[in-house]
Amino acid sequence: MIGILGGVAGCASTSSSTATGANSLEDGVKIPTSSSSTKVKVTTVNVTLSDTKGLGGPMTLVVSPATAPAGDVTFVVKNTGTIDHEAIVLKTNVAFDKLPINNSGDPPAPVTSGANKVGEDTNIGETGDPNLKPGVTRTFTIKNMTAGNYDIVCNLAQHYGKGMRAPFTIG
Ligand SMILES: [Cu+2]
Repeated sequence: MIGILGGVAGCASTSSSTATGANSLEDGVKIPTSSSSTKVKVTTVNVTLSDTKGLGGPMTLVVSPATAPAGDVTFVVKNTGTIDHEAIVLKTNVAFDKLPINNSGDPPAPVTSGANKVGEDTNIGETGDPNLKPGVTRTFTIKNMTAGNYDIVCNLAQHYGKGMRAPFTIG
């Protein structure tokens, strides 16, 4: 009988040492914490495309936030307007409202008359095909964006000129 009691005491002692195992569980929690701190920073930027009467009125492209740290940037683009739109990120030092409208066609190419689009030579990322219909949201990510100036535009015919352009800065 005493020997059995001693055995029970031994078990209690064993389970008490098992409690020490909780420390290793805490250590286990630290592992994902430290690994997540080494991940590349990803910033989410919202781009809202809009118009109220299509080509018959002004159009808007709003970027928020307008500045992000270097790294991967995920653009969440929403069309709240009445017609199709798109969003294109250009890496350029030309001011967002000073890009020359000297292109036309799809894909855009330089023209001497009838221009209604800006050039896309500095395109580093976009919503792609098909264009976003009203009410549609689409997401795309540009990896390793570096410090500098960018412009975000909708380059469907006439849309840039109607106001679909905004500056964006990394750094
Ligand atoms: Cu547009």
